[in-house]
This record gives sequence, C-alpha cells and structure tokens, in this order.
Amino acid sequence: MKPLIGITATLQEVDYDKQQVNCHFLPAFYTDAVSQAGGAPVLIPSGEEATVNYYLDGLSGILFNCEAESPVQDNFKMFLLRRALQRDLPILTICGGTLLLNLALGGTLLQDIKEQSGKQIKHWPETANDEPVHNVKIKEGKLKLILGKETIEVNSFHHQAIHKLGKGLVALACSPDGIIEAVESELHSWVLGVQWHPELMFKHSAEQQSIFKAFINSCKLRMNNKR
Ligand SMILES: [Mn+2]
Repeated sequence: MKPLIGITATLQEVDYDKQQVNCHFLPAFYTDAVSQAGGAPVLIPSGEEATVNYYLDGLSGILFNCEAESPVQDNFKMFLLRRALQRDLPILTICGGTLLLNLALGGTLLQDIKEQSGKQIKHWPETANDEPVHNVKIKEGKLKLILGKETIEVNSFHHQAIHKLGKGLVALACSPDGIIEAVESELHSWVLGVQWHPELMFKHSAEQQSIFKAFINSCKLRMNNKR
C-alpha cells in the first residue's frame, strides 16, 4: 500500500478554452517526485478551513509547494500547515513553503537577501531551472543523514530567506553567504524544509531524489503506525 501524500496546489487564473478561468495549479514535477519515491500524490486545493481535518485524516504526509500566493490562499495554507504540525504529520516544504513553515513557527523573514544581508552571491538562476546556482554546506542533522555529504550543489529561486528561526527549527544547511537553505524541526517527528527546488533536480540527481525517498519513508511509517 502506498501512503497518500497531499501536495498544496495554487489557485491561478489560466487561459482555459479561450477564457480566463481560476484553476488549481501544480507543476507536475512535484507529483512526479512523490510518485517516483513511492507515494500516491493527492492535490490539496486552497479552500475552506473546515475541510482541513478531513484531508489530514486521510493523508500520511504533506508537501508544501512554492508557488506565489494571494493572502487568502496563504491563510489557507498556513491553517493547513499549523494543523498538520499539531498532528505531527510528516511534512516536506520547498522554497516558499519553507518560508511559510518558518512563519508558522513564529520566525521572521529577510524580505530581500541582497538589500538586507548585503551579501552578493546569486540566488536566482541564469540558465536552466535544474542547474546548480550555488552550493550549500550541510550541518549535522536529518539532511546530512539523508545525503551522507557535507556539501551539495543546489538550484536557487528566491529573493526572500529565513531570518530569525521559528520555534524548534534548526538550520541544517547554509549557502556560502550564510543564508539558511534548509531546516528541520526538533519538536516534530519528521519536518524538513529546503530553500532550493529538489523537484526540478531529482530526475538526474540521486541525492536530490533521496530527499523525497526519506520523506515518503517517514510517511509510510506514519501510515503503518496508524493502521
Ligand atoms: Mn539559494
């Protein structure tokens, strides 16, 4: 049996049959990454907060995607994230999802890395989305156990970053300019956030794929313990 993995979708106006229509949108990289790691992906549309508990009853883990949101959608995602944390569900967050995780736990953000930190390395790609932009140094913790390495090359698509860490979060990886690029929660069984996009790299990177495998394995444990 495969664990059901919720992935947050983004409500977005899309050209649909010659009209602009609100669609629930998720790049297929996310579902591909979850499927290939052994999970059964399920999209979670932004909607009524009253539905959140029904999702959480059925899911064995949640992946928070990165897409830019409206405040209304952010509220829904924040509600979903807080409830998932309360239930100690396995959670993987990517890029903007990781910033949301930090906010959910009371942390703060750097709104513009260049302006606020004065640091100069690039956090935005010049070429293909799946190519490395900078390296990250990996500290002791969950990510080092998953990757078995002290340095990896990652892609990067962010102007914002974690500033003050949220309650229970520990930094697991930093870029050469000292920006926090990965976190885990010490207060939960399996909560990992990365600032880069492993879903764009996993197809040709075994180490990026191992992040999804570790997530899905924790979701399988959760599923088996619940039954
Ligand atoms: Mn970066």
